[in-house]
Amino acid sequence: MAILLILIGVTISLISPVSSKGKARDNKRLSDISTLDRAINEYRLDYGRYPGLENFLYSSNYLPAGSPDLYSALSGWVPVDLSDYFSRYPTDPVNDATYHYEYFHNNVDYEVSTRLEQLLDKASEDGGNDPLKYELGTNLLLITL
Ligand SMILES: [Ca+2]
Repeated sequence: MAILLILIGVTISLISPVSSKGKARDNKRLSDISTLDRAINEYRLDYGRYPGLENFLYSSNYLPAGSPDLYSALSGWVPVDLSDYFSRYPTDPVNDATYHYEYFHNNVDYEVSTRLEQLLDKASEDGGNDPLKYELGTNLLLITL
């Protein structure tokens, strides 16, 4: 019995930090994607169009030619000056091929998305087409799986 309890304790201590770090990363993602969403909307109000190229999928782990770094508010992973709206482009806390932010727009609608690790209820109940990503925008079908 003692051994079993020790094993359970070890297992919990091994698992729960990972889980809580995943949730912490997810909360940052939700906050970041909301910041990005707000900036895109404010830019549209100010300029009458969405920032960046139409029908082009921007990813926070991909640096466009001419941008100095992913985070620069003047020209980051979307090569548009959004410094009026935030001080640096939000990027995923992992920011690899699996976990990154995406942004896409056409001449009518836009979508931003982030893949979540733990808070999958939020990802599956947002009305979008991807149950693993939390999606925001005016058309949540723009970014395909
Ligand atoms: Ca979704």
